[in-house]
Amino acid sequence: MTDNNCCKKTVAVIPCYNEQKTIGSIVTEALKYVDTVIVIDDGSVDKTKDEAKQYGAMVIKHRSNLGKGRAIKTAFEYLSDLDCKAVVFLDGDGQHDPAEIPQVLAPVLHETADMVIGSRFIEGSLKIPFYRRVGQTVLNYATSAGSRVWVTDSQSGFRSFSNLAVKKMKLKEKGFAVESEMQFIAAKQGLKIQEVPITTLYSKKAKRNPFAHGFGVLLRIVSLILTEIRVNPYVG
Ligand SMILES: Nc1nc2c(ncn2[C@@H]2O[C@H](COP(=O)(O)OP(=O)(O)OP(=O)(O)O)[C@@H](O)[C@H]2O)c(=O)[nH]1
Ligand SMILES: [Mg+2]
Repeated sequence: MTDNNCCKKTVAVIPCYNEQKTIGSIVTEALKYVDTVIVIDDGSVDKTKDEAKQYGAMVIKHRSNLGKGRAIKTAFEYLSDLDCKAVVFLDGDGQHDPAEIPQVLAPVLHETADMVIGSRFIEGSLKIPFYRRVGQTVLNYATSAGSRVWVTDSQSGFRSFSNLAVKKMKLKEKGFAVESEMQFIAAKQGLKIQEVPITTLYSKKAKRNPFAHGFGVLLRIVSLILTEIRVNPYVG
């Protein structure tokens, strides 16, 4: 399914799994800053799709829940045949503020970067629960060591891409290590990476066990590093 609706436009992509409560207001807010909003509904069993459509988003829906990485892959595949001016990704659960879309898009629009990471650690990281900061630091080290590009927030889902970067992002990761994989690809392809500060909202209750989740992502990053060494054994 392709059309040229995104040609030379700015696009926001929101991967969603059961986000009916928040998606309507996020789409409304995002549409103030971009031309088109695309919601990737990752097999939600609630009314995410209807809500997103009602508030003006285009929706691509997976028949079943395939994982965040697959939702993002679907978005890149859809966008890679089109020539967008810039694409920004943000979460559908209200943790990212759509009013910060302009600052995340700016370096791509000014052609100073191909991938811009909205970093939670440049300003005000103390609002992030302590155990999450520890986990994110470990994942940052692993991703930065593996990709050889140092960033402060390798796991941020609030990020933007140039048209060139969209075409280079051939993803394999199914789950939450997808942001690390993007960094590996960007480094390998020589894409310009930049970070800008963002704020995030955290509810007290995490959706899943943060330790098991963090460990799972770490294992996937180790697997990405091992794949890299196998493909290019002289990197060392
Ligand atoms: N959990 C989950 N989220 C998905 C999936 N596919 C897409 N998403 C979306 O990916 C975004 C990030 O997922 P979250 O579960 O909020 O991940 P997180 O922000 O690291 O975790 P929390 O801090 O607990 O919110 C949200 O917009 C989800 O709706 C999936 O299979 N599982
Ligand atoms: Mg979240």
